[in-house]
Amino acid sequence: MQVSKKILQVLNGQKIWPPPIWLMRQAGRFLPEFRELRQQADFLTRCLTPDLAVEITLQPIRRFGFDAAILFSDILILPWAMGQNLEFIEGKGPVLPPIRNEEGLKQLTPENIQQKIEPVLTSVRILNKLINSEQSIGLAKAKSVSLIGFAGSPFTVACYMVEGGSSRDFSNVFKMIYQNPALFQKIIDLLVTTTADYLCQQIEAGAEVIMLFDSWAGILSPNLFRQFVLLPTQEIVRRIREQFHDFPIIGFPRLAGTKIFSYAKETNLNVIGLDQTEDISVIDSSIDNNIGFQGNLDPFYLLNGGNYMAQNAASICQKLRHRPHIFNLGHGVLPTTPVEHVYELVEHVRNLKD
Ligand code: 1CP
Repeated sequence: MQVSKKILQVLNGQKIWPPPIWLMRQAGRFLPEFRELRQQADFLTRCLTPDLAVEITLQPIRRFGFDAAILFSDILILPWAMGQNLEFIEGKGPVLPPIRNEEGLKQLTPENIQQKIEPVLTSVRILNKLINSEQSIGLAKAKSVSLIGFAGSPFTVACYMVEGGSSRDFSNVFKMIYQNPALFQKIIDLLVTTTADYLCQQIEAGAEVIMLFDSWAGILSPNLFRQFVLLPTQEIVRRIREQFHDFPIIGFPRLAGTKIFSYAKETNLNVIGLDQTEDISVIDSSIDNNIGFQGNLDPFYLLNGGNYMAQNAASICQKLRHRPHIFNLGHGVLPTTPVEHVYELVEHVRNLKD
């Protein structure tokens, strides 16, 4: 393992000043070169064509020299690989035929996952080779970039599978949880197994870090959070580390609020992602100092740029100096973010003085 990479060092428990940096949705619509490729192929084709996925993954690395490259894919590739049809519709987001009963669940074909995710694994293999070669990638120095593989956490992926897409209130998810809890649990159990397998395959193909995105973790009451977020996350972490001892894993329980305490304590993750609503000053003293933090800068500060962004970024870094820290946003880069602001942010974080 290349312990010279800063992100891997942080995941190993080290404190680095200034902290390494990457951004959620760093490969996305705010980049002109991404928008250009977007004209050529639809979203699924971009995810499933290794040449395109590799190119899109590397675009932000070339420009900004980030410390991590995150595989260009989506959390909904897993349900797609299980046979649930998936479309991304402009202005609407992902659309899937919703699973609302046993029949819907029975139609899934998890036995076909292996074959369907092959192009994604090919992308990971190519990316691992490129980032570990002797050649620099644009602004990034040779062998400085860590490759992040990822999946959605079972609860968040289940939300999309049951709703059939994004939702304002997740009423169908809660209806199933209360009216047919056995069915919802079956979906979660299936996702625990398939997600752990999928992540192990990404690691085998060359992912150096794993991140679990739990974008909707925060909508659950504490008891349901335990059942559908904590226990499944624990189990996925256990399964990964059973095969890959001590493997570095980041978890992102978005909007978890104070439930972040049990998440940090019980999931055995190396680094916890913080959305912008978490108050570092409040949570810092109650979470073990060996656990690293990532994130927290409001994506709207980046959208607006300037002093306000710079001050808030510096304040996060100062508050987290005493623990392992990876600089990031509290959620993804907003599509209308000016590219110049991203340069400013990276420059600012990299030049932080004592
Ligand atoms: O062409 C486009 O504009 C598509 C926009 C887009 C992109 C760039 C989508 C559609 N997915 C992605 C890539 C993506 N998605 C990555 C790749 C790497 C990177 O970060 O640069 C990752 C890690 C994801 C993860 C993802 N997809 C999450 C978890 C993180 C989050 O944003 O909360 C979720 C919830 C999705 C579902 C999804 N994918 C895309 C949309 C529009 C949505 C729905 C979002 C919603 O419900 O609000």
